[in-house]
Amino acid sequence: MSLTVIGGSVSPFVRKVRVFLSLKGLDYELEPVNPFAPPEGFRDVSPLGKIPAFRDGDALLNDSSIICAYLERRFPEPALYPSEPLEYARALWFEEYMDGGVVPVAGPSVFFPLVIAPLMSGKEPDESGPMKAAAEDLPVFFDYLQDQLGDAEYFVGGKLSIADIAVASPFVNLRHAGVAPERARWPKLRAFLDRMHGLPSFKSLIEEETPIFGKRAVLITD
Ligand SMILES: N[C@@H](CCC(=O)N[C@@H](CS)C(=O)NCC(=O)O)C(=O)O
Repeated sequence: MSLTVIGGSVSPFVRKVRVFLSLKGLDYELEPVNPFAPPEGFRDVSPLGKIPAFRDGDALLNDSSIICAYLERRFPEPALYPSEPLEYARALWFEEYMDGGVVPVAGPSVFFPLVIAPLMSGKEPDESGPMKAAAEDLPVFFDYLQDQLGDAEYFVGGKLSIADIAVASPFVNLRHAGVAPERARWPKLRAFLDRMHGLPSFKSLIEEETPIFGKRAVLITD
C-alpha cells in the first residue's frame, strides 16, 4: 500500500487530509507542492490546479472532502463519519461550512496577508486590513460555530468526526496568523480548539508548520 498526499501544509485542506490519515493510523508520504508555483504538468495531477491531490497506488484523487470520503470507505476503522443519516449530513455540513464559508474569508483576508505575503516579500505586513477582517468578518462564523457546538465535546453525535477535523484545521492557519476566537467571548469554541489542536494528529503538524510560518505575536486571543 502506498499513500501520498500532494500539497503543502500552508493549506487547511491538506492539513485536513493529513489529520484524517493520522487518526486512521495510516502512514503516507507527503509530496510538497506549492499550487501558486506549481511544477510542470501539475494540471495532470490536479485538474483545477489545487492542493491536496492524493495517490493511492496508481489511483489519483483530488479535493480534500473527496479524499477523506474515499479514505473512510477504503479504511473504515476507526469510523470518522457518523453512520446515522442526519448526523452524517450534519457532519458534511460543517465540513462545507468551513471549506466553502470560513476558509474563503479567513484565508485571503487574514492568513495570506499576515503570514504568506510577508514570507514571500520579506516585508512586514500591514496589519490594519487583516485586523479589521478578524474583528468584523470572522465573529459571525465564531458565533455560529460556538452556538452549534453548545456544551458538547464534539460537533456531531458525541464522537470525533470529520466535522471536528474540518472545523479545527483552518483555525490552525488563523493561529499561525496570531488570531484566535477570544476566550472571554467564545469560551466553548476556544476550548474545543484547544482540545483538537492538542490531539497528537494536530499537534505534530502544528509543530512541523510553526518554524515554516514563523511565530507571529498573538494579536487577537484571550
Ligand atoms: N475544495 C478544495 C479546495 C482546495 C484549495 O482551494 N486549495 C488551495 C490551497 S488552500 C489551492 O490549491 N489554491 C490554488 C489555486 O486556487 O490556484 C479541497 O477541499 O481540496
